[in-house]
Amino acid sequence: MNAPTENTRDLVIVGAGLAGIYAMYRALEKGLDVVGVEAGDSVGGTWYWNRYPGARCDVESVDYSYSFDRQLEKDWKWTERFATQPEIRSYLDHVADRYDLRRHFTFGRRVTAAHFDEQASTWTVTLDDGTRHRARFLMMATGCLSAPNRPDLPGIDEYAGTQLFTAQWPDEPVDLTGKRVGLIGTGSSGIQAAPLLAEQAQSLTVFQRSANYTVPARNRPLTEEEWEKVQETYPERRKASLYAPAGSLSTTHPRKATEVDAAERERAFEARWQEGGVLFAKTFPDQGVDIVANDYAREFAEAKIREIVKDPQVAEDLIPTDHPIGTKRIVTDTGYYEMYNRDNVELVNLRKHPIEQVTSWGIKTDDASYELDVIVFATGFDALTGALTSIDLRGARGAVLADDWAHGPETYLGLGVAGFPNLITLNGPGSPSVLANMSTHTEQQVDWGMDLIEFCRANDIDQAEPRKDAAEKWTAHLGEVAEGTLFTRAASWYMGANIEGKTRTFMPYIGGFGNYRRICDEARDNGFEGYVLT
Ligand code: N01
Repeated sequence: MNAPTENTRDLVIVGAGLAGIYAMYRALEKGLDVVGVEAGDSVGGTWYWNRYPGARCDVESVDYSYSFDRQLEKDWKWTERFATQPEIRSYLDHVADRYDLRRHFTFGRRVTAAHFDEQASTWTVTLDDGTRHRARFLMMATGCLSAPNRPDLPGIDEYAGTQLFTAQWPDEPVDLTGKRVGLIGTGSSGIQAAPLLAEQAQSLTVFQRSANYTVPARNRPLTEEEWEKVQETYPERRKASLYAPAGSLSTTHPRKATEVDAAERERAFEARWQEGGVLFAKTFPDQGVDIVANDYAREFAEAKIREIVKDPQVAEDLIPTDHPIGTKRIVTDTGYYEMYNRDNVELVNLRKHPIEQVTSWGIKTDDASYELDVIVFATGFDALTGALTSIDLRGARGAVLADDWAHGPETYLGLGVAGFPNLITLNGPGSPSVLANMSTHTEQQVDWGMDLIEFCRANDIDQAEPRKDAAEKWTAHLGEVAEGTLFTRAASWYMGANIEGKTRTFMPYIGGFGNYRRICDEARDNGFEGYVLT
């Protein structure tokens, strides 16, 4: 191994969210010389930035948490079935303090560039204040949904009212009492926020471009008995999650939707609807791959919308027409459809009446004008690639990440990129990431990355770089797996379809977290097969 220069560290970690926090914990445990950089003023990542009213996780709190320390599991008591953003943020604060991780991060600084020096086998990472760090390895824990999408609406700069972004909501309370509020965007963020905005505001106008399917979350406090049961079964629960298809426990009906009769289907869908949460999309095992099975689920959900929403025209406008159910992330809500029965809420269907212009006083569509004191943007993210391609990332032999990914991301296992030695992309495109329980997934990713670093250190390896053919093969494989599902039929952010000009390709690995983990385990156990190690 080339002797690193005196000021060269072992590792730079970018990001102090769920992944960056755990990466820092593991790096320190291994005795690495490590520094972290985080754009926010504190830890938390997604849960630091997305402070909008109603922000809540759609994975059960007892599963959406670290498993690496049994004592942590015992000491942190989750209060609700699905944790709120403030509770998850407090949890991540607690973890950072408990293991004394904060002092290893620089907060309030963005990484603008990272360049690999082939001679020295090191990364030079530049921050927005000009500070530079040199390190042998670079771990990008920059998040999957962390580069907010700000739509370039005509006239937006003329707007004189308040603009709020769900993905960058102010830390101090926002008082909407007596305000006329407009909401643009009806994905998970908009749908979670809307009922709470409607409760507080004088009026809420929802500008919907695409309707989305949403299922009641049926959140509730966790009882003492439930908590005790979780504690008793935690080790087995975690163990079962390690190789579960989505990284936490879930079951489907034992038979396909197309194999049971109508009454049985209705019973199963109703049971899942009453149970609440995203698993409605997995009631039957064939829902994500067979359009006939999917149609049964879709029709059930649509009947629910018509049943809940009193105005038949509003109900029709709320029914998606452009994708099979579950092929865009299914939303979980609290009182979203019911909200449209309130007198102070109006739905504007932008498919019928597009926005023409934002003016100083509000929004003009092609048939009406809406005076607004506040516009809330819940307009999503440049998902999976945006946080990486927005950094000037340059690897070996002149490779520039943003150029290499101009026609879609190409990775090896989502963890490495050909042309970029010693770069580890945590939860990157090409891994299951957004399709799995992110906490289980994160631990797998960090552990694998740390194993790679340890392997290189133990074997005097200066550079570990995925082979181009291995990356091509993996990327082709994940495309083939996606083609076998209904997911490629939706113009979703999984496909990059929400960002103008972005190449459409299915970016996460949809073959299941358990299968993916086995593939990663095997590559590691075979001496990091697929890598050129020099
Ligand atoms: O973003 P989105 P999100 N004019 O991209 C609309 C996770 N998450 O932040 O579909 C008008 O889903 C856009 O319309 P269209 C979860 O994985 C989880 O809500 O492009 N509208 C769409 O309606 C989720 O999937 C939770 O036609 C415009 C909306 O904005 C992911 O994050 C909570 C527009 C964006 O929806 C992203 O969710 C929150 C324009 N110019 C987020 N541009 C949990 O529950 C965009 N839109 C755990």
